[in-house]
Amino acid sequence: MPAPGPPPRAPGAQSIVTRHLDGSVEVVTDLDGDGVADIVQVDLNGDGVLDVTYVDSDHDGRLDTVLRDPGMVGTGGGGQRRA
Ligand SMILES: [Ca+2]
Ligand SMILES: [Ca+2]
Repeated sequence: MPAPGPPPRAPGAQSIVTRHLDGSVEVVTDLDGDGVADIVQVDLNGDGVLDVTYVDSDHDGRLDTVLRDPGMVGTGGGGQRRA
């Protein structure tokens, strides 16, 4: 099952890819296998590039951070660089 921009693989990590009728693709990843999603990535137009990433940064089970730079999660930094 091909997944656009797969998140980093970790022991127990599970990704669920959902393709919606409007062409968008949603990738939900549970990094630690506790059954609660830690990262949700959405490809809004189905072009294979993830457009929005939601992250549960404090692991309270709620997605609290929104990243709109594709590839920031799992690739070590996207387009932003810090001096
Ligand atoms: Ca989890
Ligand atoms: Ca896209």
